[in-house]
Amino acid sequence: MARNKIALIGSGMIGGTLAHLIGLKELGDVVLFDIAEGTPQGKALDIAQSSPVEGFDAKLKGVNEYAGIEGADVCIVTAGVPRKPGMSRDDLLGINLRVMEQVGAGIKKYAPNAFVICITNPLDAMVWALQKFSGLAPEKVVGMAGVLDSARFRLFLAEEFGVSVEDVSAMTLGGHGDDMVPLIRYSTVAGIPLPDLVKMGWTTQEKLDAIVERTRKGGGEIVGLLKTGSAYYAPAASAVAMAESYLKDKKRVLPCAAHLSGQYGLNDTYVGVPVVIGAGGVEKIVEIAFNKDEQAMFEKSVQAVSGLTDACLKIVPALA
Ligand code: A3D
Repeated sequence: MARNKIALIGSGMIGGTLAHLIGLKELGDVVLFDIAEGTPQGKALDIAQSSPVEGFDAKLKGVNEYAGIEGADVCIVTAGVPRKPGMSRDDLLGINLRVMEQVGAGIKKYAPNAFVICITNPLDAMVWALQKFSGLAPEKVVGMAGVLDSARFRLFLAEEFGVSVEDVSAMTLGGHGDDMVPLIRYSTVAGIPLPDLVKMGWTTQEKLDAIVERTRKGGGEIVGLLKTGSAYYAPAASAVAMAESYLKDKKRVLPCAAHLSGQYGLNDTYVGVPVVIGAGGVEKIVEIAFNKDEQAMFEKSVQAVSGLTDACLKIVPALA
């Protein structure tokens, strides 16, 4: 059986990290694409040269033409510009929307059967536009944000409780912005919901509130530290988990920006919700029940996403 082909559209910090992780996990052969000449070729060669040392078999290739992604099983999109200090994710909208137009056309022509994972910010609006520009079925185009935001939430909770990250399960839904919705009620340590852990005296509501706030600003914290770009190790690991669930038909339940057509009372909207990812792409959208406060937070977050998609429509009215 031939190896899977994974195309990375954008070979910057996340693209390079994706290629390395995909090699180490032997998920398939990798094509790195970028408009910058030499960057994808250099990264492909460098990572390929690590393969004899690490002991993995994968072909890695760098290209500057979309023809190189032909027949890809998975495309992971990071093309665009990342945030610099002082920039919001939304400041990126105008530039990255035009990039999504090119990427969508490239995928439509050369990889129309791929499962597409978008990482480019502002995430929920960019994945929404990418699905339209590419013309692929909505269940084959998803955005990566919830896995990363939930991983940040899980790490901070594991540190607070002094337990393994493996025993902390957490869910962050909504749009990928400062209004995202880390759900305390649906997050657990070894199956024990966080509100019960407060009752047991293992932590306090104030501490949990501070963790929620840190999670919401998790991306900005890293931008502030790095000063020259945004996070890339954890975003790449998160997208690889999604790609792996698709390629191995694992049917993992992961929070992803998925296309909603009626679910959660929303239509033609991409926003973070729990989904099942298997060989069919997004095979199921899980509709969880919110209490009043959670519903209000989710609605506020959706409003922020709608503002971004409206801004996209002003730039490219044909997206309607
Ligand atoms: P960076 O290292 O700048 O890589 C982006 C790459 O895209 C560069 O190599 C560019 O040359 C390339 N590029 C620019 N325009 C095009 C084009 N038209 N076609 C093809 N390639 C192009 O950024 P990065 O890898 O750090 O981040 C990539 C994106 O991910 C940014 O938009 C970030 O804001 C976003 N990001 C999202 C998350 C989420 O959780 C959703 C987290 C971190 C970063």
